[in-house]
Amino acid sequence: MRIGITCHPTAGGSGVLATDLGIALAERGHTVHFVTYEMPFRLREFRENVFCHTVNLVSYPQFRFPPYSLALTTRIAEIAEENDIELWHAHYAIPHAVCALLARDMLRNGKPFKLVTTLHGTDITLVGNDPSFFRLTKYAMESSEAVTAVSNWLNEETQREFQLSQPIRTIYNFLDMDKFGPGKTERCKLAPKHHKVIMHVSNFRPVKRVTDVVRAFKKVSERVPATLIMVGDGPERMAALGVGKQLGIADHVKYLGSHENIEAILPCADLIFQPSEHESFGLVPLEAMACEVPVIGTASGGICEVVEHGVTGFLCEVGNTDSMADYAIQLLTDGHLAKEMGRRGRERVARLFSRERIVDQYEELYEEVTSK
Ligand code: GMT
Repeated sequence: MRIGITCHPTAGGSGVLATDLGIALAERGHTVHFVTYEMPFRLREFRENVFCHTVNLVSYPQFRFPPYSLALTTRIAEIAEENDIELWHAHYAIPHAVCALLARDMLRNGKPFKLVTTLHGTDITLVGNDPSFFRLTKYAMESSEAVTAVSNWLNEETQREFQLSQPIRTIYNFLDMDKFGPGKTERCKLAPKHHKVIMHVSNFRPVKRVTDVVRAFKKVSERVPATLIMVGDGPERMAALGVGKQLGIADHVKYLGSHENIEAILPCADLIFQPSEHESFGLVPLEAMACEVPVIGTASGGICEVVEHGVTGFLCEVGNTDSMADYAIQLLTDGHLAKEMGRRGRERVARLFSRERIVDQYEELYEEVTSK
């Protein structure tokens, strides 16, 4: 099949998922064309039937904000026409599905492509924050031949909010278990040998609650010698640094900045903290579980479908850093429990979130949509 994909190419989970999906589809013999503002980092390696087309963004004094969505629309139309695309997969309704719909309308040669839209969460948050997007988001979803959500939670929230005329299909995110695994890296040189390693990985947006990570770590470090490794960067980094200093634990917290190859860093952890306010899925907890690292997260949104409380980690109320710390101490002082949770985490990933299983589901959906 000839497939087009639009996504946010930067290191967020939706971009990672879209890129990995494109690569997996290409390995299965499909031809995949990405249209984005920058080449997704995982695409830098040459692959025969994967193409990346970037959007040319012109700035013009008249435009206070360069119209990215319009440039993207034009590029989608060009690529679809040149390559006779059969199916377009938009990751996010706004702006990607809207652009694809407009591009489809512009096509003059050949058969128009079918559109599949995957919701990753922010569309809903966007509407929550700015109701003026409601009609456009609903229109984009209802004009797509199929809409998928990355968790049942997001599926239900979207239906509750938009009351769509067609059902949404849940297709979970996935990862490559050959890439994410335990002990793939030398046991952490980032922390003293006798220290346990607690890790947090995110884009440090307010929704990730990074200061909760530092607060919970403070309580843990009073009982267990430990180092906190913070991976990623973003607007809340300074706040996290400030709290660390205030609590007198700054020397035990290391900030690694953003890294592309998380699979080399995660196996160093004894556990990860992901205390998000909400999360429509939670790719980092999934990656940690594949590396046999237990997760301490929040019982919010889709995380509950990824992490099984008491089995592959522990889920706490949002903001309850005492509870996070208590669970962490329990795990760090009980080697058997930690190992068992890690093992069950990887087993859960294999059962529910493997690349094979999820790519099969997308492929079936594409077949269904294009045969209509
Ligand atoms: O969480 C972010 O800040 C990034 C965002 C994205 O666009 O990558 O993540 C969303 O999509 C991911 C992939 O489906 C999910 O794993 C994340 O849970 C979701 N983020 C939120 O819901 C906050």
